[in-house]
Amino acid sequence: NVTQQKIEELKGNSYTPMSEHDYFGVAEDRNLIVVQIESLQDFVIGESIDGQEITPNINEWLNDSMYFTDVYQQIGSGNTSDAEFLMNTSLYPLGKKATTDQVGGMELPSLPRMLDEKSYHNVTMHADEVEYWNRDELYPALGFDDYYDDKFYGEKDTVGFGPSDGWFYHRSMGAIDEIDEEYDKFYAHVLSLTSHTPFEMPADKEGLDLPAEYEGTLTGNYLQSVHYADQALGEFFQDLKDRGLWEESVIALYGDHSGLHGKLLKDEDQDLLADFLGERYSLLNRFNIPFIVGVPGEEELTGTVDHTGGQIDMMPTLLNLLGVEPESLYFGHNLLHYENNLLGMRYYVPTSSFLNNGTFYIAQNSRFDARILNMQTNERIEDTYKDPNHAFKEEREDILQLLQWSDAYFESLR
Ligand code: GP9
Repeated sequence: NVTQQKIEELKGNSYTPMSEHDYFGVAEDRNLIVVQIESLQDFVIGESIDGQEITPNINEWLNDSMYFTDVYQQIGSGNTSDAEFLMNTSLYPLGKKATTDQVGGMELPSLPRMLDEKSYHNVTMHADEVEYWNRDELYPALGFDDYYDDKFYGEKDTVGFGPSDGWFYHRSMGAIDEIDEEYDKFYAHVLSLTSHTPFEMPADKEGLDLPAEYEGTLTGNYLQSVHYADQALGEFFQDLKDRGLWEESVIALYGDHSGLHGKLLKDEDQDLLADFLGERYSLLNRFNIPFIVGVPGEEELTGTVDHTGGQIDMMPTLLNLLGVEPESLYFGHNLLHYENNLLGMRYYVPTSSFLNNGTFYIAQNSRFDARILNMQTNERIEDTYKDPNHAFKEEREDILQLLQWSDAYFESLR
């Protein structure tokens, strides 16, 4: 008996149908190109080191797009593939298991299926083997018409897992060109790969001249690989412009999950990151990913949006712009409309951890102490969180309810 209204009310909003939201359908009938960048975290956006921008192409794009600064990853143990699932369903991933292990034979209500109703051709592109993360089961479950995998991209210019982003975008552009010729409009989910851990790049792809203390560190390698990912993306964007596709499309970008975490992150990295950021590298920095949406020609849709959001909110936000009201349940919401948000987290922090507009509450388990971060200052809030009646009790119960509804809905689709 869950309704969209109940979901929104639990987050503290009074629900209105999407067709009544501002900007509904402003990008109706445009192509949709969504780029998921491997390991891209928000803290590098707009930043420089020794006068060199880490992501100059993304930074330039921010002048003509909406930059959602306060968006967080919500993946479970399915990592990159959970990010794909979140983007295309606006449902919570399962957490302890990769969601893609559970979707075989399912027909999920999804972005490709909703766009199919509007005569879009829906494709997904990634240079790795399609069997990795069971994507050969995920993509039919999501209703994509076609996928492009390692068989299409080959092994040219391999870095780490597969061909470089430069080659990947070049080949993808060729495919997109053909799709554009054949179909009225399309949705392409484009998943980069080069900036994957451990971020070791060949010398010809290390474009930053880093200070000596960064050389050979995880942090230094990360900055180099993200800089390369941005360079390859810039070439892709230029290609889209040269072919006249840019103005006919909505272009979105987000990071799938953090790159700097876990055992590879040494004390020296914490020091370098604190120096780079001017503050302690915290869980907020780790989970904060960029979400950027461009609707070329719509000057009103530019600038910074600081509504708190997550990967679960990306699909509804884009559907609003495209003028598509979902007919099935979704657990995120249109970030341009609602001000309140309550975002569940699982797996990377204990279940029942959550983010809302002011707070990142991390529940306690054997690995984590309970702690609370102030979203504005990135500082820990000293509170009575060990008291069972602490100030965040209600939100924790609400988040467990949302996760339970999402899981039950997912099961009901079998
Ligand atoms: C694998 C690639 C990376 O195909 O998408 O996945 P990850 O290890 O980041 O989950």
